[in-house]
Amino acid sequence: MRLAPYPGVTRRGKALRIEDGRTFENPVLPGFHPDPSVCRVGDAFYLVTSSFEYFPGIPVFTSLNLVHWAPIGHVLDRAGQLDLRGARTSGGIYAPTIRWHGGMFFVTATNVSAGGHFIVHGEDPRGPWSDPVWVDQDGIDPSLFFEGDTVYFTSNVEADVAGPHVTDAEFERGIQQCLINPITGKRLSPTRFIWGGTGGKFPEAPHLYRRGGFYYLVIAEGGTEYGHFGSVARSRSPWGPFEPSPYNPLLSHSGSPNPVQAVGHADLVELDGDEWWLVCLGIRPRGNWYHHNLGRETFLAPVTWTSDGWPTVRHAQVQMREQRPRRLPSASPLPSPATHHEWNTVRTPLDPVVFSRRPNWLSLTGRPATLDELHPSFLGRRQQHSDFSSSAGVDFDPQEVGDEAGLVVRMSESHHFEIAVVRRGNTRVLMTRLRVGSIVQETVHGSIPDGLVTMHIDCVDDSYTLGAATLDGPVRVTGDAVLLSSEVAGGFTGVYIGIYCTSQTDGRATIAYFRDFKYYEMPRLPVTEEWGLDEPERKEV
Ligand code: 6LW
Repeated sequence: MRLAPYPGVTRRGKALRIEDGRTFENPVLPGFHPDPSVCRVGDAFYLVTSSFEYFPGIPVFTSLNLVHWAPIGHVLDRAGQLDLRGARTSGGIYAPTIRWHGGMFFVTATNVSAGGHFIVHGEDPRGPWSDPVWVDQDGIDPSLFFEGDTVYFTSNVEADVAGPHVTDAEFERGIQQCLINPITGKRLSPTRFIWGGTGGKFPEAPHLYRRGGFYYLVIAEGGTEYGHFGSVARSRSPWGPFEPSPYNPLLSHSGSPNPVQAVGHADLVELDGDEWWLVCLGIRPRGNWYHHNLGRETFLAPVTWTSDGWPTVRHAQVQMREQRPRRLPSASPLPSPATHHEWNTVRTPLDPVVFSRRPNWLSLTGRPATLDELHPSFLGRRQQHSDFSSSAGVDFDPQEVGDEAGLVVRMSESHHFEIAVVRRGNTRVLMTRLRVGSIVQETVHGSIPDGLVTMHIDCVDDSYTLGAATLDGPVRVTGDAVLLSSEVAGGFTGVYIGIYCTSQTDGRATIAYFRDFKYYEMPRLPVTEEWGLDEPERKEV
């Protein structure tokens, strides 16, 4: 087989899965996991990503080798920490940073829909995390840098939203900073503008590090789309003046044939022996006219320091296949992933989600809000592979028109495909709906037998198929994957596969029961998510 110029990728763009112990395959967190931030505590690494309007917020992962990441919980898992009521599409939680200092973990992020920047802390990254304290500084993408007892709070700022705290006369779009008490969120100094970047639009995602006698400020520029890139500057003081690296951009795939595009938003981590790595976001576009459905994913790349003290990405670009980190604790066992941490509601749940009134089933109580609205009764997990198969058994007895329950592949309120059990007259029938912006194709198919209905949603070769059996025979409805892609739907998130239940009659408890949910990559590899066979963990949210 002839390989494309990028190791690990065939000409058709499919990854070759080879675990040879010396190399690893990117992305290290496939599917919608943008704006990664990483910290090290002893032998372990911890990583967080943005979660936008999904609940719980800010997933936390751990790893002992930077390559295999196990989900261990969420930073914001209580409604009291995370107000997403009414959060717009791609609103909510932006760009967290995780740091560890003095025996305590700190995460800072922005709720762009309610409250702005906040900081939470906790001794155990699995939780519980504290309630948020709010930080009175404008912009997005906050970061923390600890130096002794001094804590720097760094964020981006846009000129047009610059607030009253900015003291510099020459204030402009770029990176700003203050000193902070990370427990109270109180600013301990005025906010000062520190760097404007190298000229790309939207200087953002600042992270500050110290190496030798320099402070290094790594940022993202160019906007998070195809022009995204990373740059770095350094100074003898955390306040600047910052001198841009002569090797900038730190990271850029713009215009390159690399299958990973739009790289940026990097966070660096130091291993022993001055070995450094970065995590960053990137996308894997498909087709001649680029599109991607998996959102922005998390990639891992080695950092090399030049002899004159600048960080660069070894091989200049993020590779699909890369040598593994060298200076890691010897053969420690990987942490085992916690179960059910993949599951999200969209926005803070207004009703309790129940695992389950019946043993081995999950039940959803129907809400009047449809999938087009902000608060549907929905539970989903990320699409993490371009080709996958998913299925679930649905037990639902719709009472009237407007009651529906089934499977959905969802990018946003305005872009989703679903298959559901509905009622027409005296019979239960199968319905499919493809919603793409203002265009809706709804089809009512044949009657379905009594009892459990097994439904599936698959994606193969950029086409989603919704399917189930009716008394008239099997139904298969296809919709082009491009129609749910970021390029068509817009937004900062990626596609979810989920279950949902709608009931137009408010106040009447219409409950749908689901079981045996399966999701696996195609061609079939080991099942990556499955429940229903054993009693699932009970979860109150
Ligand atoms: C994030 C910004 C960005 O806050 O997109 O990629 C925004 N960069 O840094 C949302 O993820």
